[in-house]
This record gives sequence, structure tokens and C-alpha cells, in this order.
Amino acid sequence: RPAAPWWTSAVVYQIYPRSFQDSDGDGIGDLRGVLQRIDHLVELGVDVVWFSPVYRSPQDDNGYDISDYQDVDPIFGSLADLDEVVAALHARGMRVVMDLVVNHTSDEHPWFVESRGSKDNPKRDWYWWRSARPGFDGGAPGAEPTNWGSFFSGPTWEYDEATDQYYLHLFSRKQPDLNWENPEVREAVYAMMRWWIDRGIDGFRMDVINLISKVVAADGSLEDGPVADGRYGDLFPHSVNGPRLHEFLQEMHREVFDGRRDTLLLVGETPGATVHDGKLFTDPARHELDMIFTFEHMGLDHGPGGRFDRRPLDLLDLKATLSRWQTGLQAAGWNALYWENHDQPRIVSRFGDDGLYRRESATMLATVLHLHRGTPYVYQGEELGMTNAHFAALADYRDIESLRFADEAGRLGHLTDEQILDGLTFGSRDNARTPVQWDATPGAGFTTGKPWLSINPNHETVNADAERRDAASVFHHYRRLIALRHDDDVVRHGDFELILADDPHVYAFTRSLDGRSLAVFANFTGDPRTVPVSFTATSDALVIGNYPDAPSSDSDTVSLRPWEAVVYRVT
Ligand code: TEU
Repeated sequence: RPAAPWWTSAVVYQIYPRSFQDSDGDGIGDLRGVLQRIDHLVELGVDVVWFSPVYRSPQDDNGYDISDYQDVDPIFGSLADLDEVVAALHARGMRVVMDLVVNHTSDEHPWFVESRGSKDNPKRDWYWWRSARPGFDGGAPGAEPTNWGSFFSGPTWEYDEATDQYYLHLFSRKQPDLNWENPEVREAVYAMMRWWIDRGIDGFRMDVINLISKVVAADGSLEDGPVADGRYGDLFPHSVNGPRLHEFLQEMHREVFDGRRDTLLLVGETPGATVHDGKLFTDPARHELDMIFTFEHMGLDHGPGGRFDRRPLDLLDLKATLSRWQTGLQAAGWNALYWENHDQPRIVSRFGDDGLYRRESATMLATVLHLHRGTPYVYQGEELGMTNAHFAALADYRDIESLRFADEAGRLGHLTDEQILDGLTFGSRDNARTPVQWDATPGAGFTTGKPWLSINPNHETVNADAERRDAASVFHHYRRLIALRHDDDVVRHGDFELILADDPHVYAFTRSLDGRSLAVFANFTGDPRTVPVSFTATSDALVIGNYPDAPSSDSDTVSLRPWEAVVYRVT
């Protein structure tokens, strides 16, 4: 077997700097705060830290709207602080991955300021400027060039009176989309990426990278999408996995990564990507990306209304979806494994039980994810079993997506205020963005000031201090799972096979490499479950479990307690 790339043995930790650690009492996490918490990362044992954006930004979308790619926003510190953080992480053996947001910039980026200046500005074509729909006056109702609905509610087009044209923004109106058709745009992005690599960073997490190529007709026009909800057209057919996507990624590889790919980690965020797309992105022979974030398993508890529309998870769907990705990328390609990030509600509140069985269900979910083949990502606070925010009022929310959804739903009147709040309680991105709970003090050890987003009151019991003291905690279980991956090549590289496929309550699979196997059994319910096994599950063979004592088993069954997960070595 050829030597596997370093990132196939790695575990990545995501820091959302705004909510990680505040060092100056302004209620917003910052880079000097990260320096205070490096021991936590070392103890956990992660290999890579990915930072959500810290670049200069008006913070319309918490930094995913960048106005200067080569500077740090003052709320987070300075470039010198960032260099210090990178050096400190490197000194402790960790690599650093930066977020790369190049589908769009901020509307305050100098490129866009120039572009909107006049129709004949040299940077006009760096963004997507289009005139009103034929027969309509600019700015009139329904005059948008296409009918697309934005990820953040409302239309994807903003009218600019000065030049009587619209610009495209798939996200907020302060996030205009860059026009990747223009080679100058691509060269400017590649130059910026080279600058960061030369500065010593170890890779990129590429924000919505499969949105950069749009479907453009020969005459330069963009087309309407199918209308599903009676208001806006779907932007996916014309903006996701577009015709030049793979060409752009291969060009980026040649221009930026050639010769240094071995040391870098390249992970793409790719909403709407299928297993087939996943293969195209991550087959090493194609020179595109190392791994991608699929959204398929994250949509399984969404109803037709999307992320704010809760539908109970059917475990059979989750098993089928994850298995498809596992087996689909087995021969060529690689998976990124995740339950959480700054856009997803907390997994223990979602697929687990954040009340009575918080510890058990959080550790069960961790066991399942970390026993898959791929590179696991741990989002800050996930390793503490942090839960959703359970905010009581709309005024508690800060996230632009949540606020725009509430605003639009309120205006259209198709949801009651209570339904809107329920939707946010379930689906808001702020669920993942409450400050990290370090200790039981009023500021949770996160800040001495007023936090930018409320701290979850359960920090009095759910916090890093308490987790560290308890040997059976979520934190120590994550630590053990990460160590297991480092120690065991079956965990890293074993082939995946789903077993007990029809069991609606227990997720079970094997991992096998060179005649050695592991068998994983996970109870996704709060009731005891007994499953048949075809080997002798002795306590000697138990590799890891999430209860302090071994489960009961006999020669042909394993009995699982509520939310129990066990991994056996099978001989
Ligand atoms: O997210 C893109 C994305 O498709 C979704 O996860 C998005 O968060 C949205 O909630 C869909 O409902 C990325 C970033 O991770 C996100 O934080 C940014 O807001 C977005 O791109 C724009 O840069």
C-alpha cells in the first residue's frame, strides 16, 4: 500500500473565534484568547486547527463577508497576533487551516467598491452585474434578472440605483458573488492564497466552493430556477456544481498547490454535493481537493421548509446515507466526517438527548462518527457535550440567516410567531455559536464582559472544568476516540461495511483491514436494545465503549443500554 497522506490520520478541531475565548473583555472572542486555550487542544489530542474567518470584515455574516483578505479584523486582533497563534500551534505539533471565502466578498471590499463605481470600471466584470428583466424598470417589483431566492431569504439580486443594474448575492446583500468567469478574479484569488501559504498556514477550508461556477447562457444571461414555494426560484440548478467548477479547481491546484500539496490540507464545503460529486472532488488523480463536507446527512431531519422545519430523524435514513458515502469513496477519494460546525445546531440536541442522557448520547454519537473512515472534525464545544441554546425570544438571536428568515416569515404571514420561534429553536445557527463553556462562573470563563451572544445557562454544570474532572465525561471520551484513531490503522483505513442494515434503532458496522476487524454497535434510542452478533463479544475484545463498565453480552448477542455505543475487536 502506498504511504497515505498525513491528513488521513488527522483529527481537525474547528475554532469559531468569535465564541471561543475573549481576552480583552469586549464580549467577543479573539486571537489572544486562543493562546490561552492551547493546552485544551493539546490535551484533546487534535492534529489540525481550522479557524473560521478572522479577516477584516464588516461582520454582516460574522466574518464570511471579507473586506480585506490579507489583514485581521481588529475585533480579533492583528496579523501579528495571528502569526503568534500559528507559531504557538506549530510549536505544539498542530497545523493550521484557514477559512477561504472566495465565492463572494464583502460589498465593502475595494474590488466591489470599484466595481460598483461605474459600468465601465475595469473591475465591473469582477462581479455579476445584470440589468432588469426585459420589460421591467430597474428596482420595480419582480424586475430582478432571475427569480432566485437567496440562502438568507429574499431575492439574490440587489438593485444599484447609481448604475441602474443589479448585482448577484447568493447570501446577504453585503456578500456580492465574485465572477469566476473572469480570469483576473481567479488570478487575484490565487495570489492571495499563495500569500497565505507563504506566511506558513497549512491549508484551506473552502467556503461554498462548489458555488463558484454559475450556468451562463451564450448571451451572458442567467436563467430562472424552478419555483417550489410559490415565491422564489431554486438557485441550485444554476449556481451549484456549475459547468466550470472542476476546471476552476484544477486550475487552482496548478496555480497554488503544485509542489506543496503534500503538506497542505484542502477541504471543500459543498452543499448539494452527491457521492458522485464527492468522488470527482477527492479522487487524488484529479488534483482538486482532499475531502469535502457533504450536507446529505445534515438534511435528514429537515422537512420541506428546510433547516427551520423540523422532522424527526429516521435512523434508517442516516445509516443509508453515511454508508453510501463510506462505500462510495472507498476505492478513490476520502471523506470529511462531521456532526457539527458553526452552521449546524448541536448534535446532542439533534440526534441525541440533551436532557437525561446528554453524556451517553453525546459519547455515542462521537463514537459512531470517529469510527468511520475519513478525517473527523470536532467543532468547539462538541467535545464538552454542549447543547443547543434554547433561547426564549427572537431578541436573543444574532445570526443574519435566522433574523432574515424570521423577518421574511413574519412579513409573509405564513407562519405564526410561535412557529417562527420553534423553527429557530430547532434550526438556528446560533445554537452552535453560544460561547464555549469553560467553567461555571458567570462569564463561563469565556469573557469578563457582556458576551456578544448569550451564554447557555447550563454552563453551570456543562463546562470544560467539570468535564475534565469526570473520567467518564464527553471530553475524555473524545480524547480516547482521537487517541484510538492515532493508534489503530483499522480505524484509519479499514473498509466499511454496514451490518444489521434493517435495524431501525441500532447503527452497526464493521471496519476491516488486512484480515483484522472492528465491529461497532450504537443504540440511537433511550431504551435498551439487544442485537444478534456473529462473534463472541467478550469484555477482553471491547476496544472502547461509552459506559464506565462493559456491556452485557453472550456468545451471540450484545445488549445495549440507552444510547450505548461499543466497539469490539473481532477475530
Ligand atoms: O455556509 C454555506 C451553506 O450552505 C450553509 O451551511 C449556510 O450556512 C446556510 O445556513 C444554509 O442554510 C457557508 C458558511 O459556513 C456560512 O457560515 C456562511 O454564512 C455562508 O457560507 C456564506 O459565506
